[in-house]
Amino acid sequence: MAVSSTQVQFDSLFGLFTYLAIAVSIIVFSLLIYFIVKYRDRPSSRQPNDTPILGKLPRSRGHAKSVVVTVSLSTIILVVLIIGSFGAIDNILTPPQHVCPGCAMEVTAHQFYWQFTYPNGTKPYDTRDILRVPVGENIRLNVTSADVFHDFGIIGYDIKTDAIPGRTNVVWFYPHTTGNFTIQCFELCGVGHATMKGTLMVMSQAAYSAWYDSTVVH
Ligand SMILES: [Cu+2]
Repeated sequence: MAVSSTQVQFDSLFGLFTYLAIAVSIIVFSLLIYFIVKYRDRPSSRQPNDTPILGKLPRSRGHAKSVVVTVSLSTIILVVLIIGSFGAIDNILTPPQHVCPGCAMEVTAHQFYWQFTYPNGTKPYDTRDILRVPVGENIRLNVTSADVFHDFGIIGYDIKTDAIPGRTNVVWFYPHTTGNFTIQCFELCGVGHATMKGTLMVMSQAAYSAWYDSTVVH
C-alpha cells in the first residue's frame, strides 16, 4: 500500500509507462515472429515485384495506409504519456494553499544535520533531524539551506528537492500511514554528508496535536 500521495503519483505514472510499453512490445514481437515464419526463405520463394533494383528509381509501394495507422498510433501513445507526465508534475509542484495549523514547516539544511521549524516558532533541540507530522493531512515543507548546497529527500516517499542557501523550494505530501521514514541528504555537501540523516515521524493526529501543543514557543 502506498504510504504517501507522491508515491501514488509516481506509481501510477510508472504503471502507465510500463503497461503501454508491455502492450507495444507484445504487438511488435508478435508481428515480428509472425512475419519471420510467414516470409521465411523457401525453395519456391521469389523476389516481390516491387523489390528495389540498384540504379532504378523505386516504385511506389502503395503502403500509405499502414504508415498513417502506425504514425497515428504512435502519436496517440505519446500524447497519453505527455498528458500523464504533465498531470503528475503539476500535482507534485502545486502545493495546497491551505494546510492545517501545524502542517507547514521550515526545513533548513546545515552541515551536517536537518533543522525543522514549526509554524508556532517551535525549534526545540529534539526537532533536529526529527520531523514530526500528522497522518491524513496535507503537509507543506519550505526547504532551504544555511550553508552549502544540500538535497532533501524522504526515502519511500518519492520526495526530493534541492536545499539551496537564499532560495526556498516548496514540497508537499499527504501521508497515508503512520510510521517512521528515513530523511537523507542527496547531495555531497562535505565530509559529514553520509551521516546527514533524519527521521520523518508520521504520528496519529491525536498524538501529533498533543506533542505540538506541548512544545514551547520561543
Ligand atoms: Cu548535505
